[in-house]
Amino acid sequence: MNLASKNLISLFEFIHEKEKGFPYANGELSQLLRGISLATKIINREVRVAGLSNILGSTGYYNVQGEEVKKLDEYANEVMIKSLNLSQSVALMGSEENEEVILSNAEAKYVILFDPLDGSSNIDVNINIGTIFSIFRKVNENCNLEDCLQLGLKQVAAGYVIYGSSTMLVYTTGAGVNGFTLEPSIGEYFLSHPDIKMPEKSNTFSINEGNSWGFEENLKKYLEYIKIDDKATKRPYKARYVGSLVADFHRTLLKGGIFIYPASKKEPNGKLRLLYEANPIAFLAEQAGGLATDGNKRILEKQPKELHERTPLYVGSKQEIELIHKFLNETIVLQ
Ligand code: P6P
Repeated sequence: MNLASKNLISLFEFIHEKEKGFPYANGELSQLLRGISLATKIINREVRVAGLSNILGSTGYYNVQGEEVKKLDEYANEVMIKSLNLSQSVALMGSEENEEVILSNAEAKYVILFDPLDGSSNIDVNINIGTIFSIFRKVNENCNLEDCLQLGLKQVAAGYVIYGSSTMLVYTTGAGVNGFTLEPSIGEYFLSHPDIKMPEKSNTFSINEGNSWGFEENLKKYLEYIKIDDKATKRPYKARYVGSLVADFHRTLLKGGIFIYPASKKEPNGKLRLLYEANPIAFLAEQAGGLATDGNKRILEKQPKELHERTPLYVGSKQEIELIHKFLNETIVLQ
């Protein structure tokens, strides 16, 4: 492809243009996004050759979540922390891989929560993985954990990088969702998916039904309903489940449908983390015209109580979320 023949807009030209009218714009947010961009390019390089370098497999120890830490998890976490420290643009960081928050530049006005490499159980089998981030303005001059425990509604920016068949950065600052594809030979992200809108309805559902023994009855009724053969209502739905949040959400964002990681007998509060998985995903979903709840309330209105707390997550097309809530709130009769 002759890049010169296309009017390519780089991530930084885009940020510069978009943030001109952004309140409090003094380049710090741009600097922060630049730090994320650099870190994810470095992570991308390692992901792409993971099979050749000694970075596959496990470190042999377990993180605060009790989950096995893969070598690439640890590498991605170190790269994110170093790049954000170098950017001097965050006062505080919260990472899935670190039990406590990490102080950075006390003068900076933003705090960031991130999952450095989500889906790591898929790394060794070459399935899409991703980096997820959520950014807030700090509320305390001497910022502390409380600055990370803000309502999702207060997010200044959020996004993810998906290391898939191509590497894409998708983010929002509250003025819509835009996607940028990495041109690896140049090492730059270019605008490839401007103003992403999630289809209002789509008959694709994404859930790990291996856990269905522990699902609540109303969810089981919904799952029965969408499998009934009824062409008029485009049933049965199609099942798609990668087992990597970023991959399952990216498909839902672009094609519509519903992704569900519910509470169950096995995981009473769900599995996904509120601060650095559900909140950024919910911000993106709503900015693209979709919805995101925990089965009862809007994800963005949940008051976090601790850094690594979990939440059930129902996210996707507006009409699909509204439909499942009719079942969860028992206001629908099986047809
Ligand atoms: P399960 C990956 O480990 C992850 O945290 C998310 O990326 C993904 O959506 C979920 O867990 C998959 O969990 O229980 O279906 O393997």
